[in-house]
Amino acid sequence: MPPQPIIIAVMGLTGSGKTNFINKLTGARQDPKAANPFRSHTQTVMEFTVNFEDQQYVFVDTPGFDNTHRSDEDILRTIAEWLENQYRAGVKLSGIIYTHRISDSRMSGSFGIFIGMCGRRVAGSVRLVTTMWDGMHRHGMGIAERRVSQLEAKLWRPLIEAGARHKRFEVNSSECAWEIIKDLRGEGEAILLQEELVDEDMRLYETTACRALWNSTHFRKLWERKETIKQLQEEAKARKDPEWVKQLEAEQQRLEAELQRTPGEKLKAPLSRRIALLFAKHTLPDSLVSEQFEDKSVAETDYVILGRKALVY
Ligand SMILES: Nc1nc2c(ncn2[C@@H]2O[C@H](COP(=O)(O)OP(=O)(O)OP(=O)(O)O)[C@@H](O)[C@H]2O)c(=O)[nH]1
Ligand SMILES: [Mg+2]
Repeated sequence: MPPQPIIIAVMGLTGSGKTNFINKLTGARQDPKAANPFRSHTQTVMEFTVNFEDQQYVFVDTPGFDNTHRSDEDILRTIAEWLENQYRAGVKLSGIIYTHRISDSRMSGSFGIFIGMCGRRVAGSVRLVTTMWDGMHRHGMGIAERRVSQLEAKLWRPLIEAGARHKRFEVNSSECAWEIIKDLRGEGEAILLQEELVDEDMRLYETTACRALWNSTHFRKLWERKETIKQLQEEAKARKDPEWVKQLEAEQQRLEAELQRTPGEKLKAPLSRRIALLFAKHTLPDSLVSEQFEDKSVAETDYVILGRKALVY
């Protein structure tokens, strides 16, 4: 009997290099550069089959989070549907790749969604792949190295401690891509989202990944409202309108309280602990990762845990 195909899914932010990475693995000629570089490209889950050294591989391209055409919720639903169908058909993933552009200082709440999708148990099959190294100028290398250190030491640390590995896609080549995935040869196992949807018969909105997504969205909206109020306050002061200033102050305090309202009051907890909490259990009873949107660099304050109340949003 021929060996089972090895299935590897590639996920990550839009433009982070998922399709390009798969193209290098399959030798496909499709050049994503042909697409508008400022627009999201892949819109559906696509499977690419290739035979290599008597082994069949299926690489699964997914639409990226932070998509220019669709919401993260829509993206999650698309990927979840594919994952659920595969698991029901007895197909399991041998590997999960998460691509991240090293040239990108932007971080996104979508990493929380990714963690929520995978869960702790399959972390050994996760490869955090930094892309675009070949496009870095020499003077940018120092910044890139600092970013890697921060990611490995903070945001990615719990995933790495659970077994995931960071790999650099240093050369935009087929050899480099195969080197990264070469040890992903396990039989495959269900990821958390599949277990939740199929074994635990959850609806998508009840899953860990979806809760991470909603917390992230809720937090972003609160933060945007806070920024708007700040601008209005300046206008109210310039117009010397004390009544308006007072109203805005009250609204600002209300928003501050809502931003801080977390069951465990974990907002100020160190980042590594906050992410580590995600791994405390397979499902997250009342705390999830979200993003603090005022600071786009990888910093100790990037991710915060919001409570279950945020789900009421
Ligand atoms: N030089 C270089 N270019 C890359 C690398 N990774 C991706 N690119 C380019 O970056 C652009 C975006 O890459 P894609 O592979 O389309 O990104 P994606 O993650 O599939 O994006 P979506 O489909 O929108 O989710 C393309 O022009 C790629 O050719 C890399 O490691 N090196
Ligand atoms: Mg793509």
